[in-house]
Amino acid sequence: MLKKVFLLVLFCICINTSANNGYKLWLQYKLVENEALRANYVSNLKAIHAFGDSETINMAMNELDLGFSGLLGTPLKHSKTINNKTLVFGSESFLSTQLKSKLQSDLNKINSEGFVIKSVQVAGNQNIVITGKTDVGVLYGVYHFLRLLQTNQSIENLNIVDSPKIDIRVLNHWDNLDRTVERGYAGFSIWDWHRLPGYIDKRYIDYARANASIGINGTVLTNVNANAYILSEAYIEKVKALADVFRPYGIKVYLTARFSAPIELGGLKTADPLDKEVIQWWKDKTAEIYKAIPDFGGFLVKANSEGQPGPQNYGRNHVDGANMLAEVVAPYNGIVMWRAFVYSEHDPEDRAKQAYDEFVPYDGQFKDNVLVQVKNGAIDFQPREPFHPMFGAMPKTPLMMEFQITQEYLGFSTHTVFLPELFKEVLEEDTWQKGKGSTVAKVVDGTLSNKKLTGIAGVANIGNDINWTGNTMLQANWYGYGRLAWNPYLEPKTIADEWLRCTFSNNSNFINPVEQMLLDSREAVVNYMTPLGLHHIMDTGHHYGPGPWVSDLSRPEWNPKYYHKADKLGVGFDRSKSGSHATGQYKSEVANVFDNVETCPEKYLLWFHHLPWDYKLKNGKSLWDGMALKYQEGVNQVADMNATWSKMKPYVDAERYHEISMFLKIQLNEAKWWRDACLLYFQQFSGEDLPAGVESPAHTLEYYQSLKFPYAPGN
Ligand code: BDP
Repeated sequence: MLKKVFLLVLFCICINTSANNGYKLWLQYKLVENEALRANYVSNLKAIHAFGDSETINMAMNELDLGFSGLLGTPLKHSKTINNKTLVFGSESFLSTQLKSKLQSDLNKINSEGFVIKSVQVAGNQNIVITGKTDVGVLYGVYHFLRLLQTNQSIENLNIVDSPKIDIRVLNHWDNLDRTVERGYAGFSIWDWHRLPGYIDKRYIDYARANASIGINGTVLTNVNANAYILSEAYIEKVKALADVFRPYGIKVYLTARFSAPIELGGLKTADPLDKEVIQWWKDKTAEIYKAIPDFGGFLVKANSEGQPGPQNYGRNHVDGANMLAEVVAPYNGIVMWRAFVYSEHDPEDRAKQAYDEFVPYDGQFKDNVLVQVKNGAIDFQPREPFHPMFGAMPKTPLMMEFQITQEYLGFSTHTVFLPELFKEVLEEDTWQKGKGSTVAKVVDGTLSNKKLTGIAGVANIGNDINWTGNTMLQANWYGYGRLAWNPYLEPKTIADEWLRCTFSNNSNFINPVEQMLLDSREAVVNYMTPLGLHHIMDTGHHYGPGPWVSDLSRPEWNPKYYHKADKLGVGFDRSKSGSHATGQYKSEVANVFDNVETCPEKYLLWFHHLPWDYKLKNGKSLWDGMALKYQEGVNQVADMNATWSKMKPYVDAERYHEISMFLKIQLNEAKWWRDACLLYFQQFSGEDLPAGVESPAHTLEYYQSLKFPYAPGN
C-alpha cells in the first residue's frame, strides 16, 4: 500500500514538472490535443508511400515517422502500394503518368527547391501527394506538411504550391576553432573540431533537421574573423564529415577564407590577389576542398575590415580580391560572399557613409558568382537602423542581406526580442531605386533587377547550450530568420504564430497573449536602449549594457560619444545636408524625407539630426521629456511581458516556463539599468528634471559608470 502511494506521488511529481529542456526546438511533435481534429487526421492518413529511396527521401520518411508518432500517437504504416488515404511523397520523376498529369501545372510553377502538396483523387482513391522537382524540394514539402498538423490546420482539399524566393539562405557561424563563439551567448560552438571527423555528434543531425525544416540551405561554419587553419588538410577532413551529414538535408557548407592564408598556410611571401603564385595556391586549395566536398558552397570573406587582411594590403581593391576567388571557385559552381562591412579610422567624418563610398563605384564590376554581403544598416546591427543605402544603389550587383540573429546589441541571450519584426522593417523599406515599390526585399530576392543569384545570411545565435540558443524564446529568431529567408514577404505575426504553436501549444489562451508579447518585444528593446534614433551607445568591447559616456577609445568611430554627440545644446548625429550628408546616399525620394526634420520619421530622428533638448516632438513633448518617456515606456513594456508570461504557467511545461520567467526578470532589471544610466548621463547636458511618469534612478551616474564586466561572454 505504502509503496503504491509512493509511486503515485512520484508519478504526480513527474507530471507536474514535465521536463522539457527545449532541445527539440520547434520540432516537438506533441500529441494533437484536440481529439476531434486528431481523429480527422487519423481518418485521412492511413499509410505512407515513398517514391525513390535516396538518403534525402529516407530522412523524410524518418521525419514523418517521428512526426506522426508524436502528433497522432502512432507512426503510419509504410505501404508498397497506393491505396485510399495514402500519403504519397517523392520527386516528380517517380510520379505515375496519372499523378503527373494532375500535378503538372503546379510543378511548372515551382523552382528546384519548391514543393507541391495536393489532395488528389486517382482511381477512386483519395490521396495526399507531396512532390517537387528534387528530393530536397520534397523534404521541404514534408516539413511543411508536418507543420500543418503541428499548427492544427486542416489537411483536407490541400493545394499548396511553394518555392523559396532567395537562392542562398545561410547561417553565418562566428565560431572559432577553439570553440569560442564571437558574439555568441549560448555556450560554446556546436562544432567539436577536436573530435571530428571520427565522432559525429547527434547534434549535427538535429541541427540539419532544424534548418531543413525552415528551408535554410547553407552554413558558413567559421568566424568572419577567419583562421587560415580551417583550410589545412586536417580540417578539410573535418569539414567533409560535417558536409556529409548535412548533404541529405539540402545544406551546403561554406568556409570563411582568410585573405592572407597563402602566406600563413602556403608559406608564400605575399597574398596579392594578382600574383600568379597566390592564384595558383588558391586554385590548388580549392581543388583539394572540392575533391573532399564536391558540393562545397564557396567562401565568405571579410577583407580590409577591422584589421582583417585583404587586397588593399597589396594596393589592390575589393573587386580584385573578390574576382580572383570567384574565378577560382567558378569551375565548381562555387560562390564568393564578399562582405561590405568596411570602415576606416582614417575617415573620421561619418562611419555610416564609408561602405557605400567604397563599394558603389564598383557596381557591375564583380564576377557573376560574387554576392556582396551587406549588413541591414550602415553602422552595425543596432536595435534600430535605417536600411543600408547600398541596397538602393547597386542595381548591377547581387546584394546579399546580412542580419544578426545573435543579440550582440540587443541584450545577449537573456532578453526576449522577437527579431522578425526588425528584419521585416528593413525588408519593407522602399529604396526607390526604380521608383516607388523598390523595396529592400525586392533587391534581395532579385526581382527588382532580374538577378540570377540571390542570397541572405543570418549570424547564428546557436551554441552548445542544451536548448541551442541559451533562451528558449530566442529559438524564435532562428526559426523566423529561416522562414523570412524562404519568403521575405511573410508577416512576423504569421511567423510568431507558427513558432509558438510548434514549440509550445495550440491553446488560444496561450497563443494570443504570447504572440502579442513577442510582436511588441522589438519596440520595447529599442525604447529602453536606443529610442528616437539613438545608436551605438553600448559599453565597449563586450557590448554588454549601456556606455554612452565612453569617449576614450583609440578609433573615433568606436566611441559612443561619436554617435550621440550630446552637449548642452542638444543631441544626435547630423547626417542631413547641413551635416555629414549621409542622407545623400539614398535616392532623392528617401533622402528628402530623412533630410527634413519635419518629415524624418521620429524613430530615426537622432540618427539623422542633431536637435536641441527643447525641440518639440510630434506629441508636443520636448525632446528631453520625450526621450525620458520612451526609456520609461520600454521598461513598462518589459514589465508587461513579465505579467503576460506569469499567467502562462498552465500552458507550458515547468522547465521552460521557469527558464523564461527567470530571463524576463533579468530583462526587466537590465531595461531599468539602461533607462537609468542613459537618462542620468544625458541629463548632465539637458539640465532638465525627469518628467512625471519616469521613475527615479536607483543609483548615481558614477555607480553605472563604475560597472565592469571583464568576463562578459562573446567578446
Ligand atoms: C561587429 C562585431 C564584431 C564582428 C564585426 C563583423 O562586434 O565582433 O567581427 O561586427 O561583422 O558587430 O565583422
